[in-house]
Parts: sequence; C-alpha cells; structure tokens
Amino acid sequence: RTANLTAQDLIPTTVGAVPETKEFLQKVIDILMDYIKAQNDRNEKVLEFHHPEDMKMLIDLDVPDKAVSLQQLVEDCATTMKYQVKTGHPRFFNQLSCGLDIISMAGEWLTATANTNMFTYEIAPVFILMETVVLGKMREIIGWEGGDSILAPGGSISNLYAFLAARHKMFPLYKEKGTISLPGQLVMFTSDQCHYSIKSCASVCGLGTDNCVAVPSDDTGHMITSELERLIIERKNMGHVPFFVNATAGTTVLGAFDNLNEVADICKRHNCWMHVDAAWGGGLLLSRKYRRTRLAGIERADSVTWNPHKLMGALLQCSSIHFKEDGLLISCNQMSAEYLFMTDKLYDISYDTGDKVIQCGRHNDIFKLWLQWRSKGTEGFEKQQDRLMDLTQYQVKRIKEQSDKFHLILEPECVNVSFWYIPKRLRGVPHDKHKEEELGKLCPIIKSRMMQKGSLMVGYQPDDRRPNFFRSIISSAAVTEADVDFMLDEIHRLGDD
Ligand code: ABU
Repeated sequence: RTANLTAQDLIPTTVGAVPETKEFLQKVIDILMDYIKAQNDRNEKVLEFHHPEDMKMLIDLDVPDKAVSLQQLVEDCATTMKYQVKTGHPRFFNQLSCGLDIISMAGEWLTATANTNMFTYEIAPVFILMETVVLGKMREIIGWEGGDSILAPGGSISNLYAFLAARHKMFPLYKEKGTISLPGQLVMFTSDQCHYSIKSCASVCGLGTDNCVAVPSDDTGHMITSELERLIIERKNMGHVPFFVNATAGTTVLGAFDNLNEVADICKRHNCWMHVDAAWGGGLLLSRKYRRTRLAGIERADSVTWNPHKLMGALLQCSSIHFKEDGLLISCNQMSAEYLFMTDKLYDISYDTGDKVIQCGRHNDIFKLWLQWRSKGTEGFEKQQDRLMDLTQYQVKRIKEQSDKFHLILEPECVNVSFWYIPKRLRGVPHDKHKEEELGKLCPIIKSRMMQKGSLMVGYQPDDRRPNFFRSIISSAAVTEADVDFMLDEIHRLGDD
C-alpha cells in the first residue's frame, strides 16, 4: 500500500489513517530490527566504507520539490542504515560512546514521539520530575547532599556551564557589568591532557587561550600537581587572578585520572573553584572498587561533568553537569523571559528548569537514562562498569602474552588501552624512539586496511610524547573476551607484512 501513498496520506493530515500510519511505522521498525540483528552478528561487517564522492552516488541525497512516496522513504531509511557505521557492533572499539542499550533506545523512541521541550514543567511535567530524581541520585553518588544539576548538550557544554557558574560565584557583578567588574586578568588551569573544551571555555568566555594554563602531566597522563601549584603562584605574582582549576577524571586518550585530593588541597589553599571533568570516567563512580581507586576526593569538587552516554551506555546524547551549591545555575544564567517563565503560574515554578541554562530549547535527554537506570538498577550499572574494566584487563593480559607482536604503552586506569603493533621486521629490535617512529607510521596503514575490509574499528592518534599509537576503547556491553582476541588477531593479520 505504501507504494502509492505519501506523507499526506498519514496522520495527522489524513484523519483516521491509522492503518496506513501503522504500516509505515512497522516498515521502519523492520529496518531497525534488521540493523540491530546485523549489528550483533559477528559475520557482518562493522562498516561498509566508501569515499565521500562514491557515497554520494550510492544514496539519493536530494531534497526534491515534489514529495516522494512512502515506499521511497522506506527505501531511503534502509539505504541510510546500510552505510552507517555499526557503532554497537562488538568489534567497534573506536569511540568513547558506543554500544546500543535496547532499553535506552526504547526511551529515545518515546522521547521522539513525545517531542517536547525541556524548558518548563508546563509542557514536560513527567520528564522534568525524572530529571530531578536522576540528577539528584547522581549528586548523591558524587557524595553531595543537595546541590543542583542540569543535562546539557554534550560534555563540552557541561564544562562551559561549570566555568560560567564558577565565574559567577566568584565575581557576581560580571553578569551585569561585564569585564570591567573583574579584579584583573582571570586565569584558569588544567592539565595538558585535558579535553580541548576546557581551553575552549577560555576562548569563548573572554579570557583568551593564553590564560588557560596547561599544567604539565607525567608520562602516564596525570597532572603534576606540584606544577599546578607552582603555576598558580607564578600567575599570582604576575598580578593575575587564578580562579578555576579543572581536574580530569579519565583523559580522552590515555584514560588517566588526576589526583583529586591533591587538586582539592591546592584549590583550597589558593581559593580556586575546583571542577572535575569526569565526562569519561564518571561512570566508574558507580563501582565501589573503582570509585575508591580512581575518583577519591571527587566530593570535594565544586562542579562535576559526567556523561552517562559514555561508560554507562545511555544513548547519545546524555551529558550532565553537577554543582555542590544549589542556586548558582539559575542565578548565573537566568534571563527571565516572560513569555516562558512567568512567575504567576499555576504550579511551583522552581520546576521550570529552562532559565538555568544559556540555551532556550533543551532536548529531552532524561527519559532514556531514567528508563535504563530502572532496567538495571544501580547494582546493574556497577556490574557493567566492573565488567568493562575486567575486559580491559583481559586485553592487557593478552597483549602481554604476545609481547613479540604488541607493545603496551602503559597500564590502563580506564578502558582505554594504548598500544603499538610490532610487525615481523621490527620484532626483537630494541625499543627506542626510532622504533616508535616506525611503529607510529604503521597505525594509519592498519587503520585504513581495517576500514576498507570493514572488520574492525580501533582509533589511533599521536600525543605530545609519542608518534601515532592505537587507543582501543571497551565501553560497549556487546564486547566479549573473544572480541578482544579478534581485535588483536585482526590487527596482526592486517599489519604483518
Ligand atoms: N568527547 C570526547 C569523545 C572523543 C572520542 O570518542 O574519542
């Protein structure tokens, strides 16, 4: 039936078109189920790679003047999914956010169906209450009583909210008077391994990136805290105003956790706001074992970024920013637009969260997380975190058992594993800078082969100390020990010439 119909023949334009609408949606669900089945089939490719110019020939991307049929739309959906990288495939180790949690996905469908905005209780009553409950629970897990939080569009924006609140807390006149109200040049500090969004705060908020001081890290990616203190004092002696320190709990490349207690001591001594960017490592707060060993001291922070769309496996996107002190978000960001945030409403307007943020429209990122949390319980999340860390240890063990073929760069603290593949010609050659250069040159070659074959995806990058090296990520519940073995065996197959 869909062959001759268009969107005009469905609800709402055609009243009573329930069977037609259902048939169309059922066809979309069939495509979706085919995708999920293929994604979980290890005989299927992770991706079917085509260069952009070739891809343009494989899918009709035109947005035409005349409506296409429903049948064509169904085919468009199938073609689109055919060429999408299967980020939930058990052999996708490329990105920090991956996997496909079915319950979270179901939440996302219903979220799309509800199609509401998160700025007022008036139009999103249940979702707003869910946000209150889940974010409150997350603050409790961080170790705070009270406080305030919001879901933001990604970790970078969450970090920006932390910066804005810190500046507002310490220099409240800034909101109305701007830079003239500041006592001098504000300076912020973060390790040279931090996510680039921290530096971006300095550029976006008028400090200039020269006033985002990169604190050196050690060989394993941790901020050298004695250097942090030295640099704060150095800037103070220059007449500057250090006010904000970011500690990273789970760096993007190496997965390192800064020493939060040491950073907290320094912030206290120098009256700086302490922010923890735990966008990546925050999930480990749910594990008693790893909270103790990786995140001790996080409760001493003033603000924490934590992305459930990473280690917790909530669907993209789902990022949260938390504050120890209640009231700061609203006081910092409120603009009191009267067409939305009337003060004489029927209900308690403290539930209108929209004026706490600098955006107006806010996507509903809570329902998928709330539903997922109920489906697992906090205990289920703990097991999930421990399992991901166990699999990472398994990978480390397998790398060490094949030390002729693989070189482990450091013992991982998170689920990032940094390593090189050693081809036949370099086995037994002493490890030095020259050998590292040669190993680095192989990474893009192996990566391009895996993408063309479609069998695997693992990322690589250089850092300040090393040329290119592989960084694999295990953050999907689909991954097993056999997939970890496949990853290493496949890199060997692709690189051994
Ligand atoms: N925002 C960090 C994500 C980067 C990654 O997936 O590798």
